[in-house]
Amino acid sequence: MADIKGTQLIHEYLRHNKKFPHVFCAGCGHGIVLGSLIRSIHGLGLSKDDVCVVAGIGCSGRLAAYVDFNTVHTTHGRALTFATGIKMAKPNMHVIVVMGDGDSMAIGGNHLIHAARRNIGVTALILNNNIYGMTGGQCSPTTPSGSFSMTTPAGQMEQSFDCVELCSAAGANYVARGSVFHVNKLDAMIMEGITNPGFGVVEILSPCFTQYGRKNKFKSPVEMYQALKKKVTPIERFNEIPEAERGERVPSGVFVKKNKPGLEEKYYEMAAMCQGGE
Ligand SMILES: Cc1ncc(C[n+]2csc(CCOP(=O)(O)OP(=O)(O)O)c2C)c(N)n1
Ligand code: SF4
Repeated sequence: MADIKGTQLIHEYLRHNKKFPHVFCAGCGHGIVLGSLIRSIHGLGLSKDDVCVVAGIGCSGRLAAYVDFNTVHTTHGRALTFATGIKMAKPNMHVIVVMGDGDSMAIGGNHLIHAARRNIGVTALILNNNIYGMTGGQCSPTTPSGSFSMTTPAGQMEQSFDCVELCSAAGANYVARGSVFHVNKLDAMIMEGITNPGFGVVEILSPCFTQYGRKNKFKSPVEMYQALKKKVTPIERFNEIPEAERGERVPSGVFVKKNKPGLEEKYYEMAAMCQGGE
């Protein structure tokens, strides 16, 4: 498989004749993440058998159904708990968790902060489309203040979570933010998240025109990608812009990169010690 590229490469990793046609709407960013995940795993030269993709419920959660790795399509909000068990039992497995913003930061919010606190060696891809896509466009913890959703028809009154700040504060070893518009950078972040020890989080800004865009100012998915291109700003450049002039810009890049051992590494070290080793 060394020389294959593009669509042909993606096809090598899909479950053919099983789960297609896919469920994603035209213009959905989640399919781009699927491509990025496959390229990253291929780029790292990992064997399919050494990868386990765990997902919750949501449009984002469908990713696990399409890929030919070990996969678990589990309950809404609980993907990180299954992933934690898998990693503790199989510490050499590359465990990658795919979640939406609702899945990871609402119903699964407690699991997210504790996975980060424990620094368990799994990689979480958080597909942030600012909305509950699958269930009809209810607001999520990342729906921006003032924007519209099915459950906030007069505008969201609450402030939203900053996924990067949340996971950084909770203790994750690796925290990055990318977007589906900037795929080369995204591939690099996913690869780094997988290879870095401990808990890795890559927040991925991924447009949902069907449930979010249409209720807000966007006329088409293309407009959402144009807006994404404009607002996603490399962290170094972002920091140079005076706060009052940042507007809707969102910083992207790698925010945290630590080398602490993951929980599973510490656990097996302690187990060996308790069994009489050094
Ligand atoms: C325990 C439980 N509560 C609620 C639901 C209903 N539910 C399914 S998907 C979903 C929202 C998904 O939104 P998000 O996680 O942001 O992913 P997206 O669909 O936007 O990718 C909800 C509330 C469920 N399946 N299980
Ligand atoms: S509803 Fe939104 S998140 Fe779900 S497939 Fe459609 S565009 Fe993607």
